[in-house]
Amino acid sequence: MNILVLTGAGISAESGIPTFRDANGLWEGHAVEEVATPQGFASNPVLVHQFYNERRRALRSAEIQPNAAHIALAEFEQKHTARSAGDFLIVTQNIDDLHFRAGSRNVLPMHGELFKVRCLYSNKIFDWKYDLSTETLHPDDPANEELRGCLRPHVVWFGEVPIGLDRIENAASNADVFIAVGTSGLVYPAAGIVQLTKPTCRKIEVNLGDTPASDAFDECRHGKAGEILPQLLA
Ligand code: BV8
Repeated sequence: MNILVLTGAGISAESGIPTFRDANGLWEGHAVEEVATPQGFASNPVLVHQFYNERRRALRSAEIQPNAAHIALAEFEQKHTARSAGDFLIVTQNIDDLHFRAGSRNVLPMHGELFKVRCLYSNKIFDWKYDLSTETLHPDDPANEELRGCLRPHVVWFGEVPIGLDRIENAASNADVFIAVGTSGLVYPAAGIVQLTKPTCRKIEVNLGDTPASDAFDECRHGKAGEILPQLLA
């Protein structure tokens, strides 16, 4: 049985990370869409680097840990894979690293990763070895010299093409079960993945309430992901 899971900001909410809609999509008076765009970066790279460093700093604070929803997915993946019961893939819209920290392995971060940066010219990707206390590139970062001033977050901004679309489309067309967890179904092409599944695919939405995408699902489980997923995947 091939399983595809799509996660959004709601799966990290119980870990203490505000969702985009909770934060009203604002950051220091800037609309996320304004800051999280190539245009926003071009016009004010320092502000955009600050926006992402703020989120890195928050994510590295001790109280932010994977929650029961992340852990339930990781444990299910281990069992499913051990039984070689079929494909299992988590496509996440989130740029936090909580799925990886929970132990999930088959994770596709379609909107990039907060702790990776990319050279504007070579497109080479680096782990972010940022000393957040002093906000300087880490001294032993091999990229230190030649990259200073040439880095951007390895994050997919509005207007940019998400990562791994071919793999996502393939997984969706082969999925026997598709579970969307904690996503408002407002951002495309992520919100359109459910439409790529085959008619026989069992489609389940896990959210606090209905979303604009709910009609496309066979089942809508309303409640917190940290409570529903451990039961659903038991
Ligand atoms: C693209 C990285 C072309 C940055 C992000 C008009 C119509 C349709 C589309 C468009 C349009 N105008 C523009 C577009 C395209 C645009 C888009 O969709 N805009 C929207 C706003 C209309 N999309 C793009 O630009 C994408 N690129 O289209 O390129 C293309 C495409 C394909 C092929 C060739 C070319 C790129 C989009 C990626 C943008 N980057 N993130 C960063 O993070 O800083 S998007 C960002 O916002 C997140 O990654 C996430 O995807 C999105 C927020 O969505 P959610 O994750 O769903 O979070 P949200 O807060 O909205 O909802 C949380 C949900 O959780 C809620 O439903 C809540 O009820 C629930 N919840 C809360 N707590 C819990 C819970 N559920 C369960 N348990 C809980 N405890």
